Amino acid sequence: MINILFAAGDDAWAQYKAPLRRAFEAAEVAADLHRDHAAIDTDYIILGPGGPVSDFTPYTRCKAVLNLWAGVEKIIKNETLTQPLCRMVDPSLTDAMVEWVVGHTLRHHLGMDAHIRGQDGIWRDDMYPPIAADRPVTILGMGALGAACGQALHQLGFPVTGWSRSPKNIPNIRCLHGDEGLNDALSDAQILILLLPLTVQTENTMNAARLALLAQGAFIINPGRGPLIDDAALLAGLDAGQIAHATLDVFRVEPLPQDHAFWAHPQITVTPHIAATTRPGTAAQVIAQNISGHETGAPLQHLVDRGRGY
Ligand code: NDP
Ligand code: OXD
Repeated sequence: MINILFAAGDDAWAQYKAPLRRAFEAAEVAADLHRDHAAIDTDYIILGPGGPVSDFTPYTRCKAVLNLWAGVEKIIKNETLTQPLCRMVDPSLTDAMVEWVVGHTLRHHLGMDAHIRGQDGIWRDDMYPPIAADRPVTILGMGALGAACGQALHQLGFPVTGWSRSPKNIPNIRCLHGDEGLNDALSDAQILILLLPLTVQTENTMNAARLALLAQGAFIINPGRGPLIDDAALLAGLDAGQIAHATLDVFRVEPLPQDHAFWAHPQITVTPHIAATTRPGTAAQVIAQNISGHETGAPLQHLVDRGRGY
């Protein structure tokens, strides 16, 4: 029997218990899934917010910690967590992110707000949105989520540039990398999408100098992490008209405080970290397959590299 400790909050347990048990059965993993395994008996930990484990030191037999979230910036600060850590790559989460990003991209591309908010009886037929082919989009972060969003936007006709840490060759996407590729990726981009993880290297990637590289009147869409953008520089860019609008799903402080300037800013759309959540049905299968593979000698999937921070 493989002892699997579910270390997340009560709501998550209610959502995940049945899908996980089904997925372990389907993957032929003889799993004893519980919330109260003793530390020394635990083989794997499924980890999520609100769980009871903060000191991983006693989990000496634990072969891996499988995170329910894609982002790991908070967990990797826990120095007691020395076991292999896997982040979440869930196909349904990816689908959700693609839908959210495409939706907000099209909102800005088509100028939908002018018509949704501006029904004043005046027939203005002198302005047409450009077609997608004339609207360059740049995505910072070409991982599981950035690459999938890039493909969907390419399908709609947008010229897509993607930027990552290491060199990549992804069909239909102009791939740039490293510090030397960043300015090129940002230059003249009309829509910028941030899907980087938060690390020491990526914090404040979008500072005043880099915001200034974007096309005049560019749109920013950030479902990555709040600190990827320098908030003060963003507000200054919006006030100067360099940035036309920012759609932000993630923030330095969450929930975003009620008195934060972003809530009332006419050129900022706040969404409350809902772009894409992990879905229990598919995530349970991902976890079960990862454990099943590991038990039969395959390397763990989606391993976090603590040196890189993601
Ligand atoms: P991945 O780890 O698959 O991809 C991360 C990408 O960022 C990679 O392409 C990586 O480059 C690149 N990257 C990392 N550091 C740097 C750097 N210093 N310079 C340039 N590129 C860098 O992550 P995911 O795509 O799965 O997720 C991305 C982020 O999305 C998560 O970390 C999380 O913060 C956020 N997220 C937000 C959600 C929401 O609801 N708002 C939901 C889920 C995730 P390389 O390929 O070379 O390694
Ligand atoms: C995640 C998120 O990292 O929801 O999974 O932001």
